[in-house]
Amino acid sequence: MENNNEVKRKILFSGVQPSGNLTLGNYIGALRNFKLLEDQYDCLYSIVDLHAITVRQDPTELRKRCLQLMSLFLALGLDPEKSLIYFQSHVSQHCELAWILNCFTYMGELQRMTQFKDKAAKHADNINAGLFDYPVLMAADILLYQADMVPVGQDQKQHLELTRDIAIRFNKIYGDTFTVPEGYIPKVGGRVMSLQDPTRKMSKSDPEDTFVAVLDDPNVIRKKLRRAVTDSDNSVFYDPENKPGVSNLMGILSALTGDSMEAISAQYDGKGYGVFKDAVADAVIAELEPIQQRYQKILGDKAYLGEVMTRSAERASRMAMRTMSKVHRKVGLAAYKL
Ligand code: ATP
Ligand code: LTN
Repeated sequence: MENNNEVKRKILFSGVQPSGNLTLGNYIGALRNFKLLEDQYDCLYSIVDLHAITVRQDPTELRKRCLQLMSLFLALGLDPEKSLIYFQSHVSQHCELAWILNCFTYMGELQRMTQFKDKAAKHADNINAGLFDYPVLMAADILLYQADMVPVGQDQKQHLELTRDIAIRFNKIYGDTFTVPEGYIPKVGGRVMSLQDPTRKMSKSDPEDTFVAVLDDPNVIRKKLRRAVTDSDNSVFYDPENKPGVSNLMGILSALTGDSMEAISAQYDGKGYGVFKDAVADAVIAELEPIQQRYQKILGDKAYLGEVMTRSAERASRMAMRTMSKVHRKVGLAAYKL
């Protein structure tokens, strides 16, 4: 990162909320790509704790989960020499830019966001301004670093579109200021569905048996996948509309093994769902077990975690300062020194 002798590489930003146990959906939709893309981009991976408090969190739990998520990022094999791994709240410019971008975002745009509508319905007793403004903070996360690429799951597509609209709008008014980012959304696995209701997205805030957690014990993973809702016709072929349960499991298997839906169908059709589900479990366990082993080691090493988070936040902050001084100048805020 910041190596001036080399050709300037493109920048990648992504964030994950420390709002619960990470699921297989988070992993296949986003986290797995963090590692895959690490060599092609200068990457910033942020634990977006300020986003997480748009929903009420227990402070002790939240603090614990933040460190757990940081350990998990490192357990994925991300290299903190190459990539910055840090807490959003440690780089104050995220909020500063969010405020300015608020003044370039319309109420109507935010009212249309489906995540806001979903979360408002889910937390009807706490529809706070932060929840409404959540997408603007996300836009600030991305635009602050002039990110070119943003790996996310399908559910974040709308937020990413808004980010692009805000950047384009700002650039039109003030001249070229922000890089307009592209999303990296996997074709297979961009939307992993609930194991109990495969018409809904797998979500970490739903009941335990609806998702596989990245840190679930292998026995638990197998049990949950064996109990996944399917249908009764005992045939393995891809048809998300009529066979959402089987198609979801096929998507998981395909994302992890790289096998096409046709190949999976040819291999497992007619063998019974038990055999097929076990094959999915084998692939998931093979993928997650090594991560789980590394995770335990890293979580115990507080000195290492502390060093990575501080150093990354300092470097991120230096990058953020460059964008902020440009933005201040463009908008017409007074210079700090005359
Ligand atoms: P919550 O359920 O608490 O709202 P979340 O899991 O939707 O949280 P994040 O933790 O911020 O939200 O998501 C991290 C990444 O995982 C995002 O890029 C998101 O798009 C992706 N993701 C979340 N759920 C899925 C899913 N079911 N399938 C694929 N990708 C997903
Ligand atoms: N909104 C995302 C998390 C998130 C994010 C970001 C993702 C916050 N800031 C910036 C990519 C880039 C979510 O709910 N999954």
